[in-house]
Amino acid sequence: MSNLRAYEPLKQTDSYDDVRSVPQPKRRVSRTAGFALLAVLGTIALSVFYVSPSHADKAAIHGKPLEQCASSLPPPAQPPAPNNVWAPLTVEEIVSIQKWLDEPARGLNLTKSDKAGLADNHIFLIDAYQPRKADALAYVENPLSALRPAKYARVTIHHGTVPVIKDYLIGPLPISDKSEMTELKDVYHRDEIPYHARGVLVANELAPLVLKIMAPLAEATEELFGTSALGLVNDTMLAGVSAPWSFDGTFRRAWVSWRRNVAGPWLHPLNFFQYVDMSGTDPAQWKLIKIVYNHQVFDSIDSFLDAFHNGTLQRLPERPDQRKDPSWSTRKRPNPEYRRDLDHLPGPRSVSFAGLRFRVDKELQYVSWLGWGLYLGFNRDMGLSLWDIRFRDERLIYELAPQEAIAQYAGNDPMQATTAWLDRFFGMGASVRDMLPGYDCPHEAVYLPAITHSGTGIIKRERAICIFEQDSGRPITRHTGYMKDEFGAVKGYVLTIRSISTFDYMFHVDGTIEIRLSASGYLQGGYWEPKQEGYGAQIRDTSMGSLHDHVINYKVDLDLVGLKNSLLRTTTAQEEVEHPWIEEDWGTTVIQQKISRSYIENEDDALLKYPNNFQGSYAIVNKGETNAWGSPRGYAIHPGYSPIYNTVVGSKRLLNNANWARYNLAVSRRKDNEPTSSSMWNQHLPGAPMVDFHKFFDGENITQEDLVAWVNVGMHHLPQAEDIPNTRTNLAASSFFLTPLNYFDTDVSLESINAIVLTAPEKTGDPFTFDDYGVKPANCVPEGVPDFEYSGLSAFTMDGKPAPPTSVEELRKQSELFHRIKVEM
Ligand SMILES: *[C@@H]1O[C@H](CO)[C@@H](O)[C@H](O)[C@H]1NC(C)=O
Ligand SMILES: *[C@@H]1O[C@H](CO)[C@@H](O)[C@H](O)[C@H]1NC(C)=O
Ligand SMILES: *[C@@H]1O[C@H](CO)[C@@H](O)[C@H](O)[C@H]1NC(C)=O
Ligand SMILES: *[C@@H]1O[C@H](CO)[C@@H](O)[C@H](O)[C@H]1NC(C)=O
Ligand SMILES: [Cu+2]
Repeated sequence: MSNLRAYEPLKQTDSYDDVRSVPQPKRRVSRTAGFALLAVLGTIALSVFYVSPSHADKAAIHGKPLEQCASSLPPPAQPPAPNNVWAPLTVEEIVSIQKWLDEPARGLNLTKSDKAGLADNHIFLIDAYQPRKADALAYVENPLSALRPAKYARVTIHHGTVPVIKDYLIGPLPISDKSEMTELKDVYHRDEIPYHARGVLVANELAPLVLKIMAPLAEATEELFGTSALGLVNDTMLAGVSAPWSFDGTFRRAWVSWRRNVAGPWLHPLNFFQYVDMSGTDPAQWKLIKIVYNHQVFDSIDSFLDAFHNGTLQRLPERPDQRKDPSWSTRKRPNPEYRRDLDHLPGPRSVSFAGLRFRVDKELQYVSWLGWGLYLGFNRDMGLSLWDIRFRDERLIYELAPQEAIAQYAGNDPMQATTAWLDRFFGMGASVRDMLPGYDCPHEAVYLPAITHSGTGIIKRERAICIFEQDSGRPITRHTGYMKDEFGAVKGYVLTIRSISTFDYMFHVDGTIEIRLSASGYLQGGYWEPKQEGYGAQIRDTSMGSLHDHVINYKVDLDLVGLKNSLLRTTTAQEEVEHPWIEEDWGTTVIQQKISRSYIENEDDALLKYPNNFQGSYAIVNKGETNAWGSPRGYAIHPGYSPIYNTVVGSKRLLNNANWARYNLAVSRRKDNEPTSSSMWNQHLPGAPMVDFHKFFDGENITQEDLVAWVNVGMHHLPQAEDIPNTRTNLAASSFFLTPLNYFDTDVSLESINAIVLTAPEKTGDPFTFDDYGVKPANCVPEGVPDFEYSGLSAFTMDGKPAPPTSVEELRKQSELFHRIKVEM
């Protein structure tokens, strides 16, 4: 319990009751089973936060003392179905699957993942697998009568003895006599998953080879850079690696780039590179192929040392700043003496004085708010996904989920010129970090946990996802008028569901969803020298930010008034027309614009870019369902911030493994065997990817079919001095909107009673009268903000038992993987 007290209870309260007078901390019996957890939190936090009477006396309005505000716990939700069929696996399920796989009857000859070498068979991943759409829909439509779809897991096994990777479906769950294991193949576009494309289980897989290379070079690196890597705790240099490591799976080779071992090492490259071969399953056979220093290429350690000793090595000019204080790449405040006016005060904070207005079922991971409702899913590959999104009791979206995030670099050096990251490989879900309360999400946000499995264990992050409502600070609609009911405003509230601090789903009161991504963190910096001109910007004497594009793909499975939908293209263009009524003094013609509407019928024509000047839009509509004015009901896919696609086409390092990034959006027929636009192995298979997005587009008619829109956000990242130390989220942001297009007969946000209508006074000089529908601001004393605390994660061993705490260095290794290799003996 003391653990819990130290960490879990961000919400400090004991009931859902409305405004109550002097707080009376009391133990409450939970009303339903669903409350049990919340009640536990309540009893833990009993007496911690309530307003002392003397304080309450002072806080008063209209002479009346203020009361304590309503609870800031979310009220319970009423999900349409009592099961979340898209839920991630529980710790118990993961453990039971692992046990079952270990049984001799499976014949898998598994070695425990934390002990396995590359030539052993071991489990890489155990994750949830989504049910077939038809089965899931049948269930959520009729949860009382229809059968709940059987739950299946997806398991990835590294068959090191072959070697090959295999993906399996295992179920039904829970494990029983009926459970089976079948190979998952029909979602991939090639037969075998090459072992050379495998994910990283041992963070420092490459360290032994790198030590073998670096130890004999220590004398040279000390002289050239003042650094060395000898496998010591105090090593002064670190490696990072670019990717992809293969073209088609026939080899595994990587460029290693060296950096200073200081805080923010990514910004301290040394201009020293090695190309290494890590093909095969025997690390003893791995070897150095090339060394590159100052644009000179050597094929061995000896030839490099020869040149170093015999004076033919052309050295980089001495750059004194390299050996100076490196703290410019940390988050340490510059100008500690300088204070901005009033900056010592905490800024405004949003408080739902009348209690939270969104409902959460933490167990089921279901959220609802002002007519919206949806289930949450979570996986290792891409993290948070949203399912069965309904608005005003109608399903709008079956699935909304990120698919892949690429970052393709440019530069005049072996690291930047060869980097094309596909983040699914590293596991965007596995990389999820706990939110910093009050920084990553507002203080009153509600947090939900996420569980991910990796070969080394199970990790639970208590604050992986946050949910909060905010006043957008502007009305959604507004007009000043003098006739009856003409004058008024509707408040513009937004509900945000967020993970990794920057993947946002924002729900609006008019039926609009904004999908927004913003990024921060360190650049993958390059070594600045004049030969890098055009590939980025100098940010220090010998550091630069390298030019790159980010593109992130989302799957949007819209179902508008049912499954049968079509793709509507709307464009506007200029026309010149004659009219008999035109006054002669203006000529006989008018130049103006006109709308054209057409349906895109063939999938092959549905690989789309936003029109020039945004003259037009794309929408998914149901031709068979019209609104009162005869227009097909639909939703438009509207570009938001920075609606870009990838600049580079045809690079061998991104040849066919991220073809979705060539467009702003694409629309294809929805299929159970086309669940995602990428796979984790696509990273290392640009020439022959497991999922080739273009193969989804095979000439099918997309008229009145179940459609999926694949929509991109991104950023052309031209680094600049202000990216140091970390890129800013305000500019590094991109979004798109899903917004009703003649879906309704009128703007439904007008339904909200968080609104006001004003009437002009009858008598001159009187104030306007108004109707605010009885929704008044609540005046009360909010709960105190808990002290800040951050404790990272809770881990479980593969027996499902809590794992001992992990060292900071170990956490760092697991999180930075191949982005930061510390040589070790
Ligand atoms: C089981 O795997 C080990 C390597 O982990 C291998 O040496 C052994 O031959 C395998 N056994 C069988 C029966 O395949
Ligand atoms: C690093 O540690 C080694 C061994 O403990 C020591 O000999 C060496 O002087 C240290 N190097 C630096 C730069 O502190
Ligand atoms: C110096 O070493 C390099 C690399 O081995 C070699 O190519 C070069 O011929 C050597 N030059 C002299 C003058 O020894
Ligand atoms: C696509 O299907 C629709 C509806 O069945 C049909 O009207 C249309 O002609 C088809 N389009 C093409 C190009 O075949
Ligand atoms: Cu960037």
